Amino acid sequence: MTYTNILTETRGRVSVVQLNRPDAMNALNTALLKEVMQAFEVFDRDEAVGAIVVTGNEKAFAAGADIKEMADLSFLEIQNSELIASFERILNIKKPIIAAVSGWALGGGFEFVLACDMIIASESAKFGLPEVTIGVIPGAGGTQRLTHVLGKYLAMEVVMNNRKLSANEALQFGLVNRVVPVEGYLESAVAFAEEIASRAPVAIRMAKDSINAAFETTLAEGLKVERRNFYPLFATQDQKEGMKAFVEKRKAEWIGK
Ligand code: CO8
Repeated sequence: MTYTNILTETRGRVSVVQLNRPDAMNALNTALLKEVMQAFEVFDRDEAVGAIVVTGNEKAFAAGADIKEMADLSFLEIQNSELIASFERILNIKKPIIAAVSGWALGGGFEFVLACDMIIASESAKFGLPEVTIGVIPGAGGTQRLTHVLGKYLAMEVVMNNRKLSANEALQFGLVNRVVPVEGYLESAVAFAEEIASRAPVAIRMAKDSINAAFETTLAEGLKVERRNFYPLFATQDQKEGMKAFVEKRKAEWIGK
């Protein structure tokens, strides 16, 4: 697959998607988002891939949606634009997506990170939702996903007063999994993803689906989703192998079935 706004590579069982508009702080325009989602979908279908890492560069994960692309759009044009529609394709990805964030993750860039499954931040990462400073509000999940993590009061401040969060604040608030040195931050994220990619693939998929259900439903419904995902795992060869390997005190060999 040839892309112009992203770079992709696969290291072991981890695929890396790198946003690559460095001159625009990786601003998310329609073309870039389409390519990212296409790459995610390709890797999601590839049995050799166990986890996906998405990253930007040291200075910026992404400084938001592309303001230059959006500036002249009318109400109907933004409503019909592919920007948010293509962004939402991320919800269909079954494999874990780990965001490796260094520098700015602002606006749509932060919302992108919030839509991922786990987040590794470099010490220089800075998160914020500055949309009200340009006359809009977050439109790709920021007001919802951030509030789930931070609670109402801090989320209000981030959204209404352009409060930026440092990497260490993000760690303190449970917004990122780990903070790592800037140098080698991507390698740290890939190593983290490699650990996850080494687990039983179908179980990982079911785990992601079950945890996401916790954000969509009541506890009673969520518990049903968990059970609906738990029982079928006993029809997989990996469940037999995993439990047998435990009993035989050896490492399990997954086949992903
Ligand atoms: N859109 C377009 N271009 C951008 C963006 C952006 N969001 N951010 C930076 N750039 C461009 C700059 O215009 C500049 O280009 P040029 O050299 O041609 O002038 C280049 O990137 C470098 O930027 P700066 O010179 O500004 O770099 P600094 O180091 O001085 O500042 C900042 C870095 C602080 C990140 C600054 O660029 C900034 O504040 N950027 C805008 C942040 C922002 O307001 N983001 C929110 C955008 S709105 C949004 O995301 C709404 C989401 C709705 C749905 C999204 C669906 C995906």
